[in-house]
Amino acid sequence: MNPTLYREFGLGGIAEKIAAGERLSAEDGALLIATPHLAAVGALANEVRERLHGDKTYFIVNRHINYTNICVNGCRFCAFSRPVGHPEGYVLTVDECVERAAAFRGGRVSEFHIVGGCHPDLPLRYYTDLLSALRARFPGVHIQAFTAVEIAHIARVEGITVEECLIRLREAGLGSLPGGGAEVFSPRVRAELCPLKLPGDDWLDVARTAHRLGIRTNCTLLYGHIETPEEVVDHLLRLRALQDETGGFLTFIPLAFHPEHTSLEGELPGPSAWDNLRMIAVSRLLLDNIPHIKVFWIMMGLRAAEVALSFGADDMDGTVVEEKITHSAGARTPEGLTVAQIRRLIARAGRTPVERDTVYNIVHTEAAP
Ligand code: V47
Ligand code: SF4
Repeated sequence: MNPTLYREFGLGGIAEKIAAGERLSAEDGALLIATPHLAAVGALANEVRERLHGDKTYFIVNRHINYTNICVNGCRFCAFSRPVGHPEGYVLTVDECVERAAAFRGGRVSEFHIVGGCHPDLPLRYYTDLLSALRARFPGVHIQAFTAVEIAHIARVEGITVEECLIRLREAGLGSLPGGGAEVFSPRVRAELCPLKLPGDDWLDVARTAHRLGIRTNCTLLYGHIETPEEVVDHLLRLRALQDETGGFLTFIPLAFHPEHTSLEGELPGPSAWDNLRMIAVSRLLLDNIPHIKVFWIMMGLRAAEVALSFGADDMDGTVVEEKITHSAGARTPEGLTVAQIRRLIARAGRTPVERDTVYNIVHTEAAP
């Protein structure tokens, strides 16, 4: 975009910082959220995205497994969880999880993505048995499992420290942690929407401990509900500060709130297409030290995900196959895509599809249809 246009839009200072590779401030973040010139924000984010990754767009052949929906937290934005004793509550046995893992399409997979509710009394043994069984059956597949919230919960139920818990899980086969449970760190938002959930500071501490042990993690922000622009900027800058300290975050994923079937349905509409693109762009611009911004097409929708690839996102997650959390909350997207579909989608958006593994090594095998 022509530099004079950025100046006319009141974004000249930010554009100069971006061109010089300088860090943006909280005030810059607030301005990027407030400006009506979304195309200019997107163009700036695209500049950074292309500087980092050219026109590559990463994707992974993965499979999501949700081992239980029973959860003691009862977050107001969640349509997936059920309280203890609810007739729709389930816990998959280790064998059932392995069966689901084995049922992937295309004959190969490079990652299992495993998350669930905070079950009140599953022992550490359940989680280590699950990891060991998957590792034994699929030795080459990376296991990305259990959000920081689940890790803190498992440690508490078992009566051990988070560090001990992570070490035991890693010994059993854990590769990395997904980024869920961060929501919005603001205590106001947590008190309103998820008062029983691990506080934001503690979420960051679990990530810090994982990174110290050499376990990489992802990070997220759940947006499109009651959060303010200041709370969004604060959340992103706290992630950026931890990344300065540890370098352990692989990727950031903005998660678009879906209200259907949650206790907020009818009260909150969820984010607009505009909000979705803005969140991708603002996170690319503020998180200058996190290498990848992932668009989770399941939550954002396929059309918006295509556009997001020119608004700062360089990764499109994934084949997924079976997704419960967003689909419980009314998502209209498919539950999974084939490799051929995801490649086509990325190419249609004018980008080059690159199949990766969890830690962004390029997978050199030829794509299966
Ligand atoms: O922590 C719950 C969110 C997260 C809703 O690390 C909802 O690569 C929208 O973290 N509408 C779990 N979001 C999923 C998650 C994730 C997903 C994809 C990739 C990765 C990664 C992580 O889903 C929860 C919560 O923030 N969530 N309910 C809802 N109604
Ligand atoms: Fe439980 Fe996670 Fe749902 Fe919250 S978002 S109720 S912690 S499953």
